[in-house]
Amino acid sequence: MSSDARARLAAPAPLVLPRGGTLDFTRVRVMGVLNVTPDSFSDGGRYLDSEAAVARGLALVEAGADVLDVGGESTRPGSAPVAAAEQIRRIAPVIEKLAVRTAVPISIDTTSAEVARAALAAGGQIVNDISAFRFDSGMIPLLAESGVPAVAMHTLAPPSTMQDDPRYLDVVGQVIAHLLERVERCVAAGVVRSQIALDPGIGFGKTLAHNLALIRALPELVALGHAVLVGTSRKSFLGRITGRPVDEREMATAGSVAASIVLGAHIVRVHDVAGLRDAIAVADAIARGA
Ligand code: PMM
Repeated sequence: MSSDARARLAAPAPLVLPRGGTLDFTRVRVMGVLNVTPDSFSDGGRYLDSEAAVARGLALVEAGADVLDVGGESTRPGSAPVAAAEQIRRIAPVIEKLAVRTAVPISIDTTSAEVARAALAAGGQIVNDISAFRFDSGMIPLLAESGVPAVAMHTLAPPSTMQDDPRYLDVVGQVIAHLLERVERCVAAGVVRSQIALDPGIGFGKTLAHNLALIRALPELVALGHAVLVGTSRKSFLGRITGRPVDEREMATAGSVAASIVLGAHIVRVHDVAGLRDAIAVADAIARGA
């Protein structure tokens, strides 16, 4: 077996959750997306009302989600930041209600330490930061102090400008170097290394060619030994390939999710957990054994 293949098969350490329990990687884990926003690119406006958002979250759990990723700020290309107070107003009641109705851990999709802190107090257990803890200098201290698992995602720039002509000399090398630099910064501040999951940030300051190169190179990212999360669900690169609008990208999503799992992803972030369940199960059986 090649060393690449071996690295792919050795599961990273489980993420240790603050309310007890762990998220292990004996099989691929499914993160279900719950955007409580008026303007996210694929599901914006659908779950703004907190009861509707809770019902959607419970439906994702029923469908097999292993994590619920709750966000109150759209990160679609060109989107503007949302004030922390408004994000908290959107997500805190949803997390509070979900945390008492399901044991599935809730992650908070934010770059704001204030929002992350409020989400953890409401019952959230994981921080998912698309800036890899760069946009708010309070984020790494919060991770060190709370000990919660966190996702460090690569983005070239804030969403408002990230798709303005993104360029790299070596996209795979630069993304990996950047994520490693963020890990070292976290560890130096007291964050436990194995609590940090890495994400190449598909669609965040990347062209179609960049996205494809990063997915193809997932074994290199996986070889670093961290849990690796990949989010391709409904993204525009799938529309570029297939010509499909955002509401007709489920099969394209299935293709990209299956490829990511076979290439070693440990967590896949998707909107339609029920619809992708079989594709994920088959890809995971091929990658890790039934
Ligand atoms: N993509 C979006 C938002 N948050 N977080 C991580 N870790 N990885 C992603 O790829 C990612 C993310 C944008 O998608 P959405 O608007 O459908 O939530």
